[in-house]
Amino acid sequence: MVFRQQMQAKVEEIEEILKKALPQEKSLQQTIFKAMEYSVMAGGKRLRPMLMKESFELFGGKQRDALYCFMAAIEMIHTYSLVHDDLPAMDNDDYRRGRETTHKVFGEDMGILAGDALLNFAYEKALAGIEKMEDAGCGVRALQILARKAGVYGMVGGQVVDVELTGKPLTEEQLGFIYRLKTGALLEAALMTGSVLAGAAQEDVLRMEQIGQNVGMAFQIQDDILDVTSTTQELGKPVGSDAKNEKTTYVALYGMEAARKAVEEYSGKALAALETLSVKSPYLNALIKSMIHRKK
Ligand code: GRG
Repeated sequence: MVFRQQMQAKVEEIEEILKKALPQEKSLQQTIFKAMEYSVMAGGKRLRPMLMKESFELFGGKQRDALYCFMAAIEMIHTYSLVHDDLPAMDNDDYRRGRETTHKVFGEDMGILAGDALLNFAYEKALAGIEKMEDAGCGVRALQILARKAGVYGMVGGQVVDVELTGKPLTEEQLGFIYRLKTGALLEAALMTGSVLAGAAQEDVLRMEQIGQNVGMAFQIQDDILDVTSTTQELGKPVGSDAKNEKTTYVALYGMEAARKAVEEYSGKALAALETLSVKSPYLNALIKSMIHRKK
């Protein structure tokens, strides 16, 4: 099977896992269930659960039922961050994943609550996954990583600095800090939790973190490039959003040519680190390349 077909099949499998993981009941708080489903099932690229699963397979993981809970959890955390990032108080965007943003459809109040709900539900799911495990210690370690990388030492911390420094000139150090935390941390978490759930050795988990960090940098700089070069139709979200929101990006600071070069450099580092592992995954290798050279 060619890479694109393999990827499509994996996305479909992940969407099934996500659908089953979402609350199904019909009860008085149904609006929030609908808003959660609307935002999660809107058709993102599903990169984080995919990276988690590939990392799990790479290290010979066996307990798939627990893995599936963690895959759903990380996509819920990612989706909550997008829902909140689109709110009027943040980027105030109307389109995401090719459709109207959650707050546009359900109102700002429900947009806030849908993000809160997804974040909490993600941890409920991950804990349900741990309950299924023979070695709960691995599950607890995976949850520690996920919580830390999503929180103030990870994605939320990066977003805080991003918001505070919006409209101001940034140093290379500040930009690197924002990208490593805001974008990189959750990608690191995906690769690390997959390997931890599979019972990988600590040095391999740290290697996966290093790979995630480089992928994160390349991925975010590519995001900056696409915000200038792509179209709203292709991305499913508005282009020119960084300029509109006065965000200093890698492209704004160093120019397009340097940005393209940086993407190559960071992706080269990620792929070289992947090569140093004793276990191999041609699909993971191809996936990292596709994330970096992506058009959306
Ligand atoms: C609100 C706590 C909080 C955090 C927000 C993730 C984030 C931090 C903001 C979203 C905007 C943005 C440009 C984030 C950088 C990471 C990034 C490129 C996210 C988009 O991820 P994709 O491309 O999205 O994987 P899909 O929709 O395909 O899942």
